[in-house]
Amino acid sequence: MTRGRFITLEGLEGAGKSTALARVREYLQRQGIDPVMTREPGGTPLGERIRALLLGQSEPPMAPATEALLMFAARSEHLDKRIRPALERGQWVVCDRFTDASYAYQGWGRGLGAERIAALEDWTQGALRPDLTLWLDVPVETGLARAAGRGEAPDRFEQERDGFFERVHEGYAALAERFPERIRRVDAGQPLEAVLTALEEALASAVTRWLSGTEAH
Ligand code: T5A
Repeated sequence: MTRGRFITLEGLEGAGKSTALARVREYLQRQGIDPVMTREPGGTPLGERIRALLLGQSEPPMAPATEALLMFAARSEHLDKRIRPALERGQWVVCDRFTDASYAYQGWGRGLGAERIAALEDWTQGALRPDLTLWLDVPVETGLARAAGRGEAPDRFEQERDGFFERVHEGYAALAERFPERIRRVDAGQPLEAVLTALEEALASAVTRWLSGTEAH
């Protein structure tokens, strides 16, 4: 049995990931693929409980290392209960955020550094990495304004200030430069239809290669 493909979506708050996920699923279904759709932090009953801890208010403020370890605790459960079993069955998995978010938010945003995240990544994931990451790259102000425009109470991350999201953005840009084969940047500052078209093009170019068998994994 060939392992399924693992696709992740990344970007700042308000980048349009939730909207884009529906388009990714529709595209894959048109190719005859019925993917497992999931998200991080979360994706399992225990992971969703950890998500509530991570996104809820914390007083005194949660320490950066605690935050990183909770992200990876949820991820370990997610990999064990859902992601690996699905991939091993040959199913494709599409995940709203994955370890690149830990690099960007905890490594860059909180200043923990990439080395600590890499150590947790290696321990938790072994050799498993996404086959494709679609990075919805939105300017910080645009993304935050969109997120605020939903009229929901901001979560713990959305309340960050003092250059936090600029550092997160810098982190994503550094990752995209380091892994150009895996991470495809989509300009998410455009009107929604243009974003979705660019996203589908990036996805289609990878999926066509995989389905034609010209790229092993
Ligand atoms: N996190 C996560 C870490 O710190 N480390 C980790 O390892 C992981 C996995 C998760 C939080 O956890 C952090 C990152 C996050 O802060 P979340 O709620 O899952 O939180 O993620 P968010 O990014 O906060 O989700 P959002 O819903 O805010 O962002 P989306 O999904 O990117 O945005 P979306 O699609 O909901 O769009 C927001 C609004 O903008 C509109 C949409 O209609 C919607 O109203 N919109 C557009 N409007 C105009 N033009 C466009 N192109 C638009 N695209 C979307």
